[in-house]
Parts: sequence; C-alpha cells; structure tokens
Amino acid sequence: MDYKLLRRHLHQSFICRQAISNIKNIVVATNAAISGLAELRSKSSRPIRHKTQSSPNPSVNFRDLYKKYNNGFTEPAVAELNSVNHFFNSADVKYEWSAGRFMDVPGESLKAKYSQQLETRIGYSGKKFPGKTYIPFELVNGLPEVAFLGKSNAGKSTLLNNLTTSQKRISLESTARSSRWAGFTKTLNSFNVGNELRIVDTPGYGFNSSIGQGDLTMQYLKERKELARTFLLISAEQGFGEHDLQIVDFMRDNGIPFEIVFTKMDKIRNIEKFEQSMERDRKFLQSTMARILFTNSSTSKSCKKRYGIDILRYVIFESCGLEPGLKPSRKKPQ
Ligand SMILES: Nc1nc2c(ncn2[C@@H]2O[C@H](COP(=O)(O)OP(=O)(O)OP(=O)(O)O)[C@@H](O)[C@H]2O)c(=O)[nH]1
Ligand SMILES: [Mg+2]
Repeated sequence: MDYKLLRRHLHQSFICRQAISNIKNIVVATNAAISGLAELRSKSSRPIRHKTQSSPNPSVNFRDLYKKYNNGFTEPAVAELNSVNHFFNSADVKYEWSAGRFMDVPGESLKAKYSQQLETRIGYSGKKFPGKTYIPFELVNGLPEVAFLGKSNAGKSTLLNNLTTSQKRISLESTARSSRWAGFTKTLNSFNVGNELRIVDTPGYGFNSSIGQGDLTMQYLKERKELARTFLLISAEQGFGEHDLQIVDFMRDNGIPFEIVFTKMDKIRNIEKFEQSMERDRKFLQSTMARILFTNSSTSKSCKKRYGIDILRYVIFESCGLEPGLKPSRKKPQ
C-alpha cells in the first residue's frame, strides 16, 4: 500500500468530514439562532392590543358620567334633546359684535344713558321710541345671552363652533376663530343663534392673558343684564387649576349662575384615572350646585363622534328660558 496515497486519502476524507461537521454545526447553529430569534421575537412582540382596554372609548361613559355627577337634576327626554338639536342644526348663526371695553357691548352705553328710566320706569318727557315706549326697544327686549368662560386654551371658541355646527357635518364650521396658541381670543365676541339667543366667547384667563381682558370679562359677568348663564370650561386633561377655583369663588360671591363643562374628553385615555380626579374634587363640585357636563369637540380613532353636545345645547336652551319645540326665527340658508 502506498503510504503516501493513504495519508492523502485520509487527509482528504478528514477535511471532508470536518467540512461536513462544520456545515452541520453551521446548520445547527443557524437553526438555534432562528429558534432563539423566534423565541425572542415572541417574547418581545407587543401583546395584542384590545381597543377597549388600551384606549377606552370615552363615549361609552358619557351618559353614565352625566348621570353620576348630576344627581339632583332630571335628565331631559330624548324627544326634548332631538327638538333642541333640530333648533341648533337649522338655526342661522351670525357673528354680531366684539367688545374690548364693557361700554362697547351693544346697549350698554344706551343703558347708562337711560338708567334712571330703566330703573324707575317713570314717564320720560323726551323722545318717544317706536312701540310708544320711552326706552329704546332693544333695551327692553334684548336676546338672552350665555357666556363661555375658562382658562386660555380650554377650548371655548372650539366648543362654540361645535355647538353651532350641524351634527351631520364631520368637520367644524369656524364661526369663532380658534387656535392652538393660548390667549388667542382678545375681546368679547358675540354670535347670534337663530335670532333667539346669543353665545358670547370670552378671552381666556391665565397664560398670555392681560389684566384688562380679565377686568372686561368680570364686568361683563357682573353687570350684563341679558346674561342668562355662564359656562365655565375646564380642560379634562388638566382639571381644575388655581385660577378656575378663584373664578368659581368670584361667581359664587356675585351670585352669577353657572355650569361646568369639561372639554377635550377625547384626550382622556384612562377614564378610571379621570374619575379618580373627579372623586377628589367631588365635594368641591357638589358645593358649586352647578351641572357638570362632558364634551369633546375633536374626534379620533378612539372617539369617533362629538359627544355631550346635545345635553349642552339643551342646558343652554333651558338657561335662556326657551322651550324645546321652538323654531329659529332665522334659519340657515338652504
Ligand atoms: N383634542 C381636542 N382638542 C381640542 C378640543 N377643543 C379644543 N381643542 C384644541 O385646543 C386648542 C385651543 O382651542 P380654542 O378653542 O382656541 O381655546 P380657547 O379656550 O378659545 O383659547 P383662548 O382663545 O386662547 O382663550 C385648539 O388647538 C383646539 O383645536 C377638544 O375637545 N379635543
Ligand atoms: Mg378662544
């Protein structure tokens, strides 16, 4: 036997075996790596998201929330809600006036001029007005007003747009100008709704507001005879702040009737946490004797509709002394 040949053969078969075992090792290693990766992937992969768990749709709780926090108030019947909705959906909404000073609010300087006659109603020897009154007709027959009050960026202007946009529309009409910049609204701005009532948007307090704006709003709240109800808006994301509590005290001290409206409910991801904060404020909220409403003016994947508007519309109607079933004197042009 050729020893040399045998060695070469053995050497070749050794290389061959080594190569085979290397390949086997590679295959085993690759398999292990693949299964390891799969295991790793299965461990690190996110659990399947159950929509209702991770992003609870606040809509589920709107009605329950309303019932829970408005114990002493009767719930309006569905027919009443529908009828008031019909009013707002069909009413023509018009911007009417802005005022940077209280005396610029229509009727206020006239009222100052005729204040004595208005108080005493004693005949006035001067000019007679149409309808044979001694006082200008608009002062006797002013439309009822409701005001939206709240911190800058609480969502006042957007809520006004939400209220006056027909429910059939997906995007809001921009009747009042809104912005993501806090302190956007600088004056009192009034909008006539169907010639039956007015909604007054006010400058926000807090960030980017001025003392002059604050004084104007306070004077309007205290002295405006037409003001039927004030709606204090609180961002649900932020809850009550120091300034909000001061405003509540101010309204209480001056006998200004008001309701509380939580805005931006679509931003609440954890309704239980929100309720805990409500629980913390419960005593305080009860002491205000105000109704507590919950709304969202923006929609998202988890909050597909604009909720809370029908009940807010109803409360506004009721505050103004208007009866469900009333048709707007001025309808939207078709
Ligand atoms: N997600 C969400 N955003 C809202 C809602 N309401 C208002 N916003 C947003 O909040 C921001 C402020 O809204 P505005 O309506 O301008 O707030 P405002 O209270 O009028 O603010 P000032 O005029 O500055 O006092 C805007 O970017 C709105 O789009 C809501 O319900 N949900
Ligand atoms: Mg505004």
